Amino acid sequence: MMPETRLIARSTIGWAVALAITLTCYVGFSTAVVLAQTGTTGTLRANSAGVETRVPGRFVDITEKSGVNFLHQAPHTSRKYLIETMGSGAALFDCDNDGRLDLYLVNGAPYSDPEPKGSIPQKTGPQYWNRMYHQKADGTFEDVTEKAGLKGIGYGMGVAVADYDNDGYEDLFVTAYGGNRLYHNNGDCTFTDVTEKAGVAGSGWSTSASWVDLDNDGLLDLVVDRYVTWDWDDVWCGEHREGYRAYCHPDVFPPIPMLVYHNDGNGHFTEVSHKLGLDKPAKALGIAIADYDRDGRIDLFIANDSAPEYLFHQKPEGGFEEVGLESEVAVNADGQTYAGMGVDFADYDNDGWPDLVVTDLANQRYASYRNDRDGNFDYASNVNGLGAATLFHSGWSLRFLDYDNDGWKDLLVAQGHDLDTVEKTSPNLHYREPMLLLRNTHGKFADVSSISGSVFKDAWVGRGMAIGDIDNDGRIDAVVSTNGGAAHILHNETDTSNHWITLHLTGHKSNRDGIGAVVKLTTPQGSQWVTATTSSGYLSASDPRVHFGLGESPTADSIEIRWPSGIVQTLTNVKGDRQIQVDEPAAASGASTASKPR
Ligand SMILES: [Ca+2]
Ligand SMILES: [Ca+2]
Ligand SMILES: [Ca+2]
Ligand SMILES: [Ca+2]
Repeated sequence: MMPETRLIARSTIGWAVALAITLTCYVGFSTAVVLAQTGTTGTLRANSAGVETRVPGRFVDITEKSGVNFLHQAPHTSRKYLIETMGSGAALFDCDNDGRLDLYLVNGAPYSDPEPKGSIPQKTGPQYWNRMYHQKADGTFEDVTEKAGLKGIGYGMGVAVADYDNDGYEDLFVTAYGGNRLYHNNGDCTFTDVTEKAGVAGSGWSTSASWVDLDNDGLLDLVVDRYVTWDWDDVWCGEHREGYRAYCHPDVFPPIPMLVYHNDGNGHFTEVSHKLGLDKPAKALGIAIADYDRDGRIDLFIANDSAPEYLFHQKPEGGFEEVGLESEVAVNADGQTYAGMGVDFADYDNDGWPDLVVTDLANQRYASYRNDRDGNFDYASNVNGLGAATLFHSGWSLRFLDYDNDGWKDLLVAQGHDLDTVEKTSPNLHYREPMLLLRNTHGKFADVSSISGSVFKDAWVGRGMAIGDIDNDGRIDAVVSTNGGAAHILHNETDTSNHWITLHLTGHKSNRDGIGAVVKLTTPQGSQWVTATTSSGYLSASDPRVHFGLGESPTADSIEIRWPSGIVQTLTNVKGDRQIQVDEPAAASGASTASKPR
């Protein structure tokens, strides 16, 4: 505990000095932008530390000029089949190692009204295909779906990305209702369907999935959420009058365990959910990973819909125990469950301990839990600004991202209610909602959506979202999928002189993607921690690279990488405003500058 305590004290002092310097220019700048964009008096809010919290972002919808013309297909039947409102995922990853992120979008499929029990929808035409878009050198995208072999099957849901066989190329796992697919990357952004050999087809209704090395053997395992036990049940929910039939509450359907696959290392996986204690019946929509108690073993958080949330703590002897209730993350501050959908598991207050944020439906504040550093969490939405900002919103995918590179992780959320009838019964709630951008200052969140560009006025049925630096300019961009609508590429054009650094981790003893590595970066303003992962959010997979905002520091004093293997690597005096390649050393290193620009 001692080193952390000293660090916190030092970072606080550092911040006070830094803020004294930056405050004047930020306040002037913010006022001007607020007045220009809203035409109102531009009320500026300060948090308890007296710090300006409404620094605007700027996200621009560049979909039209990007060449991406994806349209998600979701039937809207009179039976109100639940699956047709749950949306689909997006993935940002570099499929051909040319240094530019490529994009995968998952799609639905047609079915009849009514649809017979036991049936699996089929993709009957190109409009139902999942789509692979390759980013060209000029920053636009080309549709390479057919060549890539990634049309997909069934009613698609989520996507998880990682290099599961450590050959240097990112592979793709795609979930669906009625069976999942594993696509092995041939090395050139073409893929081979290896599902049968791998034994990971699964069954039922799979949603989000996560690649994570559960037993630290250097091979990524695969955890697959499943939502509910469901089979085209013709159940009437909502009011019994014309136009008021609604999608059913998940209480109507029984829970179902997750699927957990151990990577055997020979292209085959073994289902181990029972063996590892991960087979507790769930209503799982989201998954995020972090070693929340810093014992060197990765842990899992599962976002359950309208049921207690699950925190699976990994035990010293291997296997997991579900500790959501005793760790105080199962319910909200009033002891109530909520409609957990998306989740991120990251250290938002820069104290070195991973915290949690979970999205849910309107009339339920988004849940956040601050890590108490003793294995427990405190419900934080009532004190960190998140609750007040989200009471009337319905959120799905979300990710922490430092959009203004000031060293504090902000939140971007895809939003929209699950009920397309909600406005008939609750006129203050909306099926279509704009995105939400929350700026973080010292662990307090302020809603800056209204001053961060017109995209935050566009109402969508938001569902999936992946983040990543699409144009490699050091500002994190995003891709959002909508239910039954277009996907949107949001280019981050935030006006900032803050510095940044992006790390491309390559594990050698650890899994090649470095998933699960904990990276601590220190500048004179303090330290920040990031767990390397492609999962979190809802149904989606984000840029595997690790990004930090450096604030006004052009250089990181030190970067410490705690690899899943246990090897700790330290880089010192690392120049920012660039990407660097970091290879896992054969053994723990002393301080070095052995990183090279990419
Ligand atoms: Ca690429
Ligand atoms: Ca742990
Ligand atoms: Ca920030
Ligand atoms: Ca960017």
